[in-house]
Amino acid sequence: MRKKKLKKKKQKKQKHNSLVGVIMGSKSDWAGTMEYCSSTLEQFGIKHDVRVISAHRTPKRLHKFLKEAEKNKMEIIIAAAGMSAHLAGVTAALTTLPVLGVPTESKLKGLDSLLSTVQMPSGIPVGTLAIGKAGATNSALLAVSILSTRYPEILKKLKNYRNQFEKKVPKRP
Ligand code: RP5
Repeated sequence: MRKKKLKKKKQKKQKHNSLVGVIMGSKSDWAGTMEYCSSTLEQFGIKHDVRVISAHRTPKRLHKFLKEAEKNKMEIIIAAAGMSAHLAGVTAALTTLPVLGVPTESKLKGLDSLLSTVQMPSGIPVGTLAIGKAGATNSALLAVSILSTRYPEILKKLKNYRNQFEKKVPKRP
């Protein structure tokens, strides 16, 4: 009886755990960029955990976060970083969870961030999105799409979202 109760409690707790982890190398990646990732996930009602974690400034934080992410059955990690952007790559090396990378803008207009994130050598993949706001939004939408294969309620919301384009996009310029 007690075992059953504990199992139920555990299942309930898991239901409320974050499905997506959103990490970024600096607080400066939030405004104008990663805030759009978070608001898009919110739009789909997806619980997510947002943190500032840097692969080079706070590596201990990254290890701890990923350990907890796996323990708490997080399903996807979105990692955003700029300049010599190795956060997504290091994250992908430390976990088998799918990692989506968002290159953020920089003095080189994000080209440095894009190449650092996308050019992963064979073996450890990072699903890299576009630079900046578009990539941040699309990282959330791609996470939604991945989750939709397992969660019918998310699939329903994604289909509604896609259908809206037909109505919203003007037929003439
Ligand atoms: C990266 O360096 C961060 O992801 C950020 O995009 C960039 C600059 O960081 P700050 O100097 O603004 O903290 O690690």
